[in-house]
Amino acid sequence: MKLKRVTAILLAGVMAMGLVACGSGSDTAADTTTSTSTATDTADDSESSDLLGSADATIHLKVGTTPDGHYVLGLVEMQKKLEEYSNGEMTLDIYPNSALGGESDMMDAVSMGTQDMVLSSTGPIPDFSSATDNWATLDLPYLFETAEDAYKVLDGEIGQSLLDEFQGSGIKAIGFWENGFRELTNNTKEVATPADLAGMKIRTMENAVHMATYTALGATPTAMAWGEIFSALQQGTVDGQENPLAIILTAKVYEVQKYITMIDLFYSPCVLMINEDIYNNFTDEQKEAFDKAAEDGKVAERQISQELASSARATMEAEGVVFTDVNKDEWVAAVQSVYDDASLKIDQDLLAKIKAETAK
Ligand code: EAX
Repeated sequence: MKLKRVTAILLAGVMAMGLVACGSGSDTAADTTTSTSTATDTADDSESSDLLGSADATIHLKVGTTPDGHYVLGLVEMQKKLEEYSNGEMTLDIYPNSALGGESDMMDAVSMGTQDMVLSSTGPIPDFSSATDNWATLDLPYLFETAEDAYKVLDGEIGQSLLDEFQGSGIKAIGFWENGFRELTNNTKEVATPADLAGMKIRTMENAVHMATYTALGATPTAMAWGEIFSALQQGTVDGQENPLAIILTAKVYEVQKYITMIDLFYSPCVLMINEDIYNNFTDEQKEAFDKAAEDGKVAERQISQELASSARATMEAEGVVFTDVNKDEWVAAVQSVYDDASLKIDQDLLAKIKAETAK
């Protein structure tokens, strides 16, 4: 698989135009077009793919995401594999840019069966249902030092038991993909220490642990869905926000944020989810094709995420963005109180298991 080349081609499309699925919600691909067509037309046929899957497929699974970028590129890979493994019977129709709503709205829609699939960060999961309380643990600051540590936990028994908690909720949680290590951006000043953050209004994901973390750091957190970020930054409702470099680059957050502080505050996973009834009604062959394609999509998406994470800084520095590296120990120390905050429903047993696994 020439992933690098596909990534470069698709990313060019993402950067140049933004990925917008212009469909009217139709379940057939034939009557809709997407803005990636120009980008993907330059790839040879075996590598090209649109956001809306093959018109010949009889099963079109509608999947939503929030920003453009690594999520979408991974889903495009999954779409291609799903068509291949199902001999053209199944495909994905990909709707990025919050076209189907914010992450928490999409999770609700998937659980109710009004949307087929979503690739969502773990941010809104703790609020989804009481059955997913201990997902708060996964969003603790500085829980994982490296992406490899995270993969070990998320791809192993611990991750599987978390995914299994969705059973009966209307959602079948398939696996963990990658959002990435989250960095801080703002348009006011260089932030190097938690003290520099004092009083700043920071947009966080809709996650109580994230909010408590920014409070512990001395900032004023405001939770909101991804789709509201740009107007909030523009109107000054918030001074800054945080996201992985991959998103800051591909969604062009850097165009409105001059400063990026490399705090690596949270390793943010994302979860591929499908409506439980849809999945359960697949034949065994369809399940196998779906599972294999999802695994391939995950592997590709993580690779794309890592490539972007390592190249994004130079790209944005060339555009004049000011990067600040920090003394991580100082930041780690400043957020320790979050681990003991009883109101956050951190599962201490789960936390101990995660620590034991990453220490191996
Ligand atoms: O899941 O909201 C966010 O900041 C997330 O990183 C984004 O929606 C991707």
